[in-house]
Amino acid sequence: MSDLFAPAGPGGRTLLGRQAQVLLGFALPRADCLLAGIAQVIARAPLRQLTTPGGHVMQVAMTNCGLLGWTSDRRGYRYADRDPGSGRPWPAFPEGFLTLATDAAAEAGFPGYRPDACLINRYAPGTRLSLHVDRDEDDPVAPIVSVSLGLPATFLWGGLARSDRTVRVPLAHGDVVVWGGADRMRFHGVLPVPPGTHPQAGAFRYNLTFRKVR
Ligand code: MD6
Ligand code: FE
Repeated sequence: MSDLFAPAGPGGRTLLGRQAQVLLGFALPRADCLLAGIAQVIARAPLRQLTTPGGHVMQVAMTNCGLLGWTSDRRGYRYADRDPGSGRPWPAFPEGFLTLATDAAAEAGFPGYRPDACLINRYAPGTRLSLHVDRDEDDPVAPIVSVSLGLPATFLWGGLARSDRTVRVPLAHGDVVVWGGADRMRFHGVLPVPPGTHPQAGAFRYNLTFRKVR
């Protein structure tokens, strides 16, 4: 893809498109705080493997925090203001979540970002996320801020059509991907997470994706 630039060093960025970039190590100074927040959310809204409308059980375990949470079952994908597992509202953003999201968005050229949802994904080794577009949000151009924590993984970054070629983007603990605008509807996925253990996160990769849904 002609708009993929060579990765920079830590503190640098990888441009994935006109309005998409990886901020290398951006969340590193805040990683312990973010992992503590994830543990708090999981204690109140347990991770679970959701069923797709087609009846498949997703490999990635998910939960949410914020006003709205992404969920899936046989009836479809949607955002809900309550955890379907407990009937209770999703936990609020833990300390440090909102500032990380707004700071990263601003750094990537999206000032004034106000996300109302944060999906928490947990990948065990071998777990993958197939190629998809996030299109359940009302706002089709507001950025998504995606924070990688724990085990490294390879992100697949495609185009606006499923058949477009993909590039492989390595994502490590503390990397933040931001994309919006013209790049917001591009296909993407995660290759199977290689085995390993991470000093702060154990045998898992965690991903936070902040979204502006409404
Ligand atoms: C992940 N992320 O990195 C999966 N979607 O674990 C996503 O599917 C994703 O990182 C939209 C925007 C950013 C993302
Ligand atoms: Fe996605």
